[in-house]
Formats: sequence, structure tokens, C-alpha cells
Amino acid sequence: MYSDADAIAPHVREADEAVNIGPAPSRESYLVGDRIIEVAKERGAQAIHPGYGFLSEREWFARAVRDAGLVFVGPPAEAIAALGSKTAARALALKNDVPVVPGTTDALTSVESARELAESFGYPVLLKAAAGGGGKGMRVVRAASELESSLGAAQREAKNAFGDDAVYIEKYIIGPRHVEIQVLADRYGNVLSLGERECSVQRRHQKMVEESPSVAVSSQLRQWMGEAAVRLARAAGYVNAGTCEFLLDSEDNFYFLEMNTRLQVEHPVTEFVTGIDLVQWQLRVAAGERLPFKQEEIRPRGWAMECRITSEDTANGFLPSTGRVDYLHIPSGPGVRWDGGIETGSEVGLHYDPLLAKLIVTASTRELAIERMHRALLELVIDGVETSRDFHLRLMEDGEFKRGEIEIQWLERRLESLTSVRPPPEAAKIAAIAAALLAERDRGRGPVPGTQAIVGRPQTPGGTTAPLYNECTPAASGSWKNAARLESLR
Ligand code: MV4
Repeated sequence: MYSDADAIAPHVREADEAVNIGPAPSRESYLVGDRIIEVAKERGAQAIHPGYGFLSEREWFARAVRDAGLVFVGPPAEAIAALGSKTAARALALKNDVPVVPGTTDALTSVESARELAESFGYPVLLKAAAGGGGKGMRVVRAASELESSLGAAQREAKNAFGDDAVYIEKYIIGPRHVEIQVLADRYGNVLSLGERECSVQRRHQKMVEESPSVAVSSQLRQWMGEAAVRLARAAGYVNAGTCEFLLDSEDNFYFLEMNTRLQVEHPVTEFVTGIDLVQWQLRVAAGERLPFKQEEIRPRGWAMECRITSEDTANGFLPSTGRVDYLHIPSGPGVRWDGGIETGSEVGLHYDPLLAKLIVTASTRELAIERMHRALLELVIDGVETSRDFHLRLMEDGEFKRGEIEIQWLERRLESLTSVRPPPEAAKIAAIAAALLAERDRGRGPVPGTQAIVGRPQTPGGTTAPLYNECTPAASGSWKNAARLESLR
């Protein structure tokens, strides 16, 4: 199913059947659950896969799909309900010996009780909106003297943002990592942990890089976190793929935050290291199959890393960038996977979020995975729209990142040095090559030998540009070669 904005998207063209479900704004298309269910029934579909945004975590939608006699490829509505409210999920975790951050599950009723609680687990503390999520409505309180005014402000903020002024209190964990556990469950009580993903490299709650395993997780810790996640999933009556989010502090303490009751964007890194196709098993489990894996058999093999390639101008405060993708070269090779939604000619607009593609690599070690990612990013060319590609390249070159010295605040601290535009050391060489190529062409002598593919760039009917890497293979390429090619085209 697609909206007007996606009418010419590659996945729509590839699909055997595709149905337009409305205009570009998601309120009028991807969020109209009743229409989606109607269309599914009209077309004789058996099931609805909700993807990872939009209606994927809406209890009412999961229920409506089931009531319509269709299969929802996700957890039962009851499991979404049990885990959907943060305080309810916290209470369920506590009841099942899943560690949570010291704090309350009930809304604060007075400054006095807040002060007492804060004294008991020590400052700093964190006030969170019960109805909040994704970091909205959080407020750090560093001393008792700030508590009263912060509580009032947090309650007003919560009321404004969510229509509910309930606020609860937790000990503030300083400098933790964000580590999450992938679970997979069938209808027959088999619940598996597929290990962790390290997602600390994020900005304003948007993940930029994810990897598996995590440098901070030993096999013992993996087992403990996995068992905790499985206990919680079991208690919630969970079926299908889901993710338990934890904070992990520098002393190996882990604390449950919330459970995502859907497939996640970063699932490919788990697929690479476990060899288990998560989407295939989502479908098979939804169809009533049993999971054939044993927990003891599941061990991470090698390393996997994902970069979220977004249409953002990272040099200008990550401003969303729009335009036509007028040239695209997709990296390839062993251990390289491209999960992309664009092609040459795609129009990148502002209707949905800026994720263009995910570049995922695997290798035997973290060091080699980073090298492979770096090489793949060098190979990647997206022209016509600003992307995070250069930012990701610099990330792969960062000393702290390479040593795995990351936590949830790391990227925002490092942003300045990663986004300040610095010319590559070969800038002069690039300019010289580009100038030489242009000069040859402009003097009417024809292309410089070996550069026909650049200068005589073929135009296809309709104005799209055909790939031109037949002669300029990146076999011996450095970034300056790519840059020279692009400069010569301009
Ligand atoms: C925290 C925390 C530190 N201490 N809770 C942010 C989103 C929400 N799901 C929970 N969040 C946090 N809760 C305590 N007690 C720090 C964060 C947090 C965070 C968590 C995961 C990933 C990125 C984050 C970025 C900033 C803050």
C-alpha cells in the first residue's frame, strides 16, 4: 500500500500488487487504519505487516486487524497494551525481576514525597512524564533546591505536551550506553533472545549508527540481559519480534527502560550476526509456525554495523534536505548490505522522516567492520540532495568511536568536531584533476584517455543519467578519485 508521495517508489514498482491508499500526508493515508484494513480485505490479503512506524505499535490497530479476520504481523493487542504504558511496563518488569532504574511507578503527588524519594536514591534525579516517550518531557534535577520548581515545570510541560500532568521520578544514570535486546517469540511459549544491539551513537533520540555485538557486553552479561528480556516478554504474553531497551552503566548494571513492540530500523545488524532472517520469522511465526532454534545455539558471529543514511544537512544543524536524487551509486561487495528506498530520479520530500537507506556491513571483528563501512561509504555517491554520508565517514575515522568509547551523550559532545567542514588533505589534488579534466573537455579535444565514461556521460531518454562506473571502477579509488569524477561532471 502506498500514498501519493510513494506512487513511483521502487518498492511500489517491484510489488506484484500495489494499492494507493491516499494523499501524501500520513494522517490521510498511512495512519488511516480502517481504510488499510478495508483494502487488505478487498484484495484478499491474509495478513498485514505494519512496518516500523505509523500504526505498528497501536493497540487498537492490532485489535482491528484481528477483528477483521486478518493476521497482524506483530504481537497480540494485549501485549502491546501491557508494554505500551511506560509505568505499566516498569511495574511488569519489577514483578519479573527485570532490573529497572531506582524510582517510582506511580505519579508524584507532592514535593515532599518527591524530596524523600530523591534523598533515598541520591541526586541527580530525573523527572519523567508518564505519558511521554522518546525523551520528551524529561528533566534532570541536580540538587534538592531545584526540586520544587522542576516538578512544577515538568508537570506543566507534561500537561501541555500529552494532556496528562502525571510525572514520576528516577535516579539519573550518568553516562550510560543504550543497549537493547532483540527477542523473538512464537505462539507456543518459545521466547528467544537474539542478543544485543549497541545504539548509543544517537542525536536527539535519533540513532545514527547501531552495531552488534556491543564492546561493553561480555557473554555473561549478554546471557543475563537476554534472560531478563525473555522473562519480561513471557510475562507480557509476547509473540513475534520485539526489543527491550536498557541503559547500561560503566559498572555493568543494566536497567530496563521500555519495550518496543515492533520490528526496529536497526534489525539488520542482528540478522547479520545471528544469521536469522527476522522478517521471515515474523511472517512464519504470524502464520503459526514454531521457532526451530534453541537458545544455546544462538551466539553472535563476527561484527555488524549500520549507518542510517538520511537526507539531512549535517553541516547545517541537520536541517532536512530535499531534492531529486540525480545520481546514485550503491556500495557493494562481500559483507555489504544496502536496504534502500531510493533510486536515481527519486524525489526526496518532507512528508516522511529523512531516512533514505541503511548501509549495513559485517566482518569478523569490529575493527574490520569499521574499515569495511568506511570503504563502503567512500563508494557511496548520492548527488542532488544533502546526506549524512560525509558525517558517517568522519565518524568511522574518529578515534574514540574506533575504540568503542561511546555512551548516549557522546555524539552530541563530539558533534562540533564531526560537522565542522574540513577539506580533505588531498583537496588540492582533487581540484587539479578536476581542472585538468574540464580543461581538456572545454578545449574540444575530447575526453582525457580513460575518462570517456566521465566526460561522455550518457543521457538516457527522460533525462536520467546512466551509471558510468564501467571504466572508472573504484578498485584503486580513494575519496579524491570520486571527488574528481564528481567535480568533472559539474
Ligand atoms: C534515562 C536516562 C538516564 N537516567 N533514565 C531517554 C528516552 C527514554 N526512553 C529514556 N531516556 C533516558 N532515560 C534515567 N533514569 C537517560 C535517557 C536518555 C537516553 C536513553 C536512551 C537512548 C538515548 C538517550 C538519550 C538521552 C537520555
